[in-house]
Amino acid sequence: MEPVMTTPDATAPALDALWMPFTANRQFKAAPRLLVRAHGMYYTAQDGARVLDAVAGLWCVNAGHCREEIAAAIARQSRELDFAPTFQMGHPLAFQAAQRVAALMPAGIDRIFFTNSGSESVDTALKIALAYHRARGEGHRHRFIGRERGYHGVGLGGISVGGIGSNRKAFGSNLMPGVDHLPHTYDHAQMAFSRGQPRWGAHLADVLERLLALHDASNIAGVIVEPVAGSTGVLVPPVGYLERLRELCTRHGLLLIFDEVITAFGRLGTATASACFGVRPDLITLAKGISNAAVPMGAVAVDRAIHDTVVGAGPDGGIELYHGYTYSAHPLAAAAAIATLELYEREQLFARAATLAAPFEAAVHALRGAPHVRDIRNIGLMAAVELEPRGGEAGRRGYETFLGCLERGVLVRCTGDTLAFSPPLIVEPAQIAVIFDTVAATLRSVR
Ligand code: PXG
Ligand code: PLP
Repeated sequence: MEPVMTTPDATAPALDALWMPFTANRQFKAAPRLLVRAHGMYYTAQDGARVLDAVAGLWCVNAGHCREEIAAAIARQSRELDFAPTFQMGHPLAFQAAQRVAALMPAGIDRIFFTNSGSESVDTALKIALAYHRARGEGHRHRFIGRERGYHGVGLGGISVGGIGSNRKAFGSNLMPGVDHLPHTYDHAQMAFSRGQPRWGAHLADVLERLLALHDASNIAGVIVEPVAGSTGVLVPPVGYLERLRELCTRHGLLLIFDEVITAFGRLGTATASACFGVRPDLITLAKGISNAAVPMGAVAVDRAIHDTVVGAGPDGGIELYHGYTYSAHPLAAAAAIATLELYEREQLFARAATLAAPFEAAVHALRGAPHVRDIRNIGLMAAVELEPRGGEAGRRGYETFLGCLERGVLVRCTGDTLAFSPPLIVEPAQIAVIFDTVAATLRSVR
């Protein structure tokens, strides 16, 4: 397939200094794809092409791009208070942002620790879990349980509990000790072309009981899972699976951490996946949609009792949790978050996503029977189309489909041979049709 959007012109930047994240650097720099502007549902590429954003950037721009209210709030804040420390000092927007985030979380999960990314949120949540057990005199609870195919960012804690081999293999001997992984919940034979939650698979949570027996529950701090695995191809939890995890964690004193970096802020038609599935974790990691990605921000929402235990155990006048980031609750991020959460509410965007979920599901499942399609999975406004890998060339077909869609003016995400879709919640039904018509046309032309 021909490279797209190459047009190196006088204004094109030199590409060599930037080491790009999660990118095939040599391949990209041989045929770069640059985006220069964005508005609403669209990007503008460097060659002027308009590109419909079917992934909300990287699952993060939930209110659509360059929203005026958010831009204005950031601009105002940058002139009023550019930075203020939040170590032993404070600024009002940090507290306001925390109140707003807390109001969207499940009842009682209303103590908010700010970070700057999902990766930092995950490492923060793991540390809070350890601190909590220690504060209760159960410092022996030090082990964590993640899950195969889990993505929890790229911190050393996050890749340790994460379940993506390629993210771990180069760092193997320095991962966190004391981590086990539950099996992932995907089974093609049992659940191909499921709409929403597959009915098969709740029993996979019972593997946790074997780990409890192996290590003894008294040595395990917590379990971390994405309620819906995003990065590894939209793996929707089987009916009853999250409930079973919750029940086992409660019975054995383990904390349950939901990594909602993708699923929170409307992706499933609700403020959180917890609300969508009716399962309440103890901690929730957040990022992405919290600030509409306009300024980087993440957070951990913590059960009040956990917060109170850690904070209550601190010495008088002493710091209770030795953890924090220079930019925790950065004023520009706090301003962006407040404006973003106001916008979600004013435009009722979570309810909008809930309404669009059915037509979105119908549109993506209409690709069943298109060339190369091996499976289709969806929930809320997230979906994956898994392609049959071309013999001997894993990932090629997915990548060429991604390029083909881009040439036709639609940005999708591909990981390996799986295409992912998570449009901004402002997407119009006609744009949903364009997205999947474009994928269908591209699949007809991809070898
Ligand atoms: N947890 C989850 C569940 C995530 O999806 C992170 C943590 C890490 O967040 P930061 O902000 O540190 O990147 C994520 C991020 C993709 C893709 O296309 C997904 C993510 C990031 C980039 C690409 O699958 N998720
Ligand atoms: N908060 C935000 C940010 C929302 O977007 C919505 C609905 O879209 C709500 C609250 C209200 O949810 P409900 O109408 O279910 O009470």
